[in-house]
Amino acid sequence: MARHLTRRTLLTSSALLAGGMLSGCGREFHKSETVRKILGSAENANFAVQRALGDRMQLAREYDEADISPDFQGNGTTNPATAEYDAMAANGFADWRLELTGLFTRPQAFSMAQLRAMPQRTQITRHDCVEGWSAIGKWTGVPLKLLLDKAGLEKSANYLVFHCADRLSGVRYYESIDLIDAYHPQTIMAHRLNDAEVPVKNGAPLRLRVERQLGYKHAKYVQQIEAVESLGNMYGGKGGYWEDVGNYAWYAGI
Ligand SMILES: Nc1nc2c(c(=O)[nH]1)N[C@H]1C(S)=C(S)[C@@H](COP(=O)(O)O)O[C@H]1N2
Ligand SMILES: [Mo]
Repeated sequence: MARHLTRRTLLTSSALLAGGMLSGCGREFHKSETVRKILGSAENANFAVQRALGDRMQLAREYDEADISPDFQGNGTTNPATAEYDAMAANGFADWRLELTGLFTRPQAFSMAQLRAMPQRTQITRHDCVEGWSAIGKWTGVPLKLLLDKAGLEKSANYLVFHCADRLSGVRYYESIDLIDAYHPQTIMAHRLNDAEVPVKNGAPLRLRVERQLGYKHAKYVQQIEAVESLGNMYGGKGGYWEDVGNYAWYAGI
């Protein structure tokens, strides 16, 4: 319930969070004037929804340097191996562009140099793959929120679709998330793993880290982020490569 939420709910809930919900005290939350103002009347507040939302905003556990896995294995595509990708890799990805398209007021593209020059976040987290393995890695990248702020999401945008450079059996890999995950503080476009550039096997030069979700949501080789109102018309319509072909759940929260 309340697992994927609309922009309207998100805006209301961001204000709620700003109003102190993240301080973790339910009683203060009920009493908050900010909350009353936003909701019009406290009686109408759907507290179950707000509790679910609070849960979605929790941070994933972060680990210590000593916990980092000696080898962060590659899974799925470990090299897109197209002529275009090979050429960009040979050139140190100087020509790689992350395009923000779709429902943005200021659609724009970022080079790797531009992304590296923005404020960064580093986090040591555990990646859990549904195939039954996990690995702890130290990721550095640009908080997705900063990119969304620059490009300006349209009011009608509900989801972000990540288009990747690789194809599996001829089908382009893609993934999507809702705006709760998009604005989550640990959601970053990562270009460094364990203090080095992200290796090709792990998604060079740029991959999504969406730490409250299972491995397949963490799109590698990301070239384009498209803001959309709904997912039904994208690719197979279920919001992700594995959702379309493998019946994996669209919401893979952990
Ligand atoms: N573009 C792309 N992204 C992808 C995949 C893929 O095959 N292609 N595999 C997914 C799966 S199932 C997992 S577990 C992780 C693996 O990330 P890693 O290669 O860094 O271990 O990437 C995810 N993102
Ligand atoms: Mo996976």
